[in-house]
Amino acid sequence: MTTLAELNQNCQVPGVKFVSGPGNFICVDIANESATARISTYGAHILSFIPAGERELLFMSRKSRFKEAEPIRGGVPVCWPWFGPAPVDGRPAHGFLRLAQWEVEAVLELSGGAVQVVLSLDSEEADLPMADFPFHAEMIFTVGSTLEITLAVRNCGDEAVETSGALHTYFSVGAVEKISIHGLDGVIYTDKVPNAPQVLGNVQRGDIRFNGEVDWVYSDTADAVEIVDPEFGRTIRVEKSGSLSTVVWNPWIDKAKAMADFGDDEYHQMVCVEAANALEDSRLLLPGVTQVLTQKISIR
Ligand code: TA6
Repeated sequence: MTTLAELNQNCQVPGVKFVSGPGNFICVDIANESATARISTYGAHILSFIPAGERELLFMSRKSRFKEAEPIRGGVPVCWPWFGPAPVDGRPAHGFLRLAQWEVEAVLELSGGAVQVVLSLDSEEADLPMADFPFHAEMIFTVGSTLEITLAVRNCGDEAVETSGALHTYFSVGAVEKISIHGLDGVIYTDKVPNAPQVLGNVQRGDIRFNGEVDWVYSDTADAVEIVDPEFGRTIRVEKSGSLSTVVWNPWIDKAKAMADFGDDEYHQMVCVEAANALEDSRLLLPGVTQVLTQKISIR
């Protein structure tokens, strides 16, 4: 893997430097007039995004482990080639891309001052024992006054493969009990909370509000959503493309206590809104085809 010194020597973009971050993961630090951000090459995982004049937009658990072979608890975990429980026993939830060491492909300064960071993962070059088919993946982060995150994956094999995934974004909020999520009114959702009544037609009525565990997969929706946060006095707009399912998650009290890498009280400070290809929005990736999943985050 390229060393920190080589990465910094090769990178000529103002306001960008490579550092040894938490867990000694090589991270890309961006600090320009639009925003500051930190992206870990382990997991191709953005850890922080702070637009100029704003507070942190992404939640990071104080108990996140930052250890290889473990997921990072916060920021934007990249879930692929499966979302949720593994289809094969003994494999981790949410796939293995978030547990892999990615390579730095490019760091670019775009017109308008945004910085673009491209990380890549190639199943033929990396040691990925769980890769059942050859693929080439890229994560493309465009950091400016807004944050755009793209997962692009090409099927390099000669057979079609069934995949699912998500950009599993943890948003920082002032108090989850006071926020509302607007944009999914009338959309059907599957309730994944254990022991929830499994009815076919859960339909969202109005804005989403939180007074218990929420683990809901909204189907057949390409719509943007907005997280209205009166405590922090801001509205976060979340747009997407390449996805017809949106996941909304808050672990609430019991699940928060059950997660060793998550503070018991931290459920108050976060909500996940995920651009997904989940459940019936799983994707059949044909040989040679590239699928693209994008989430764009802005303060409105
Ligand atoms: O996206 C919501 C979810 O699927 C929840 O069911 C919960 O398991 C969450 O992801 C976190 O999963 P993780 O494997 O990161 O602990």
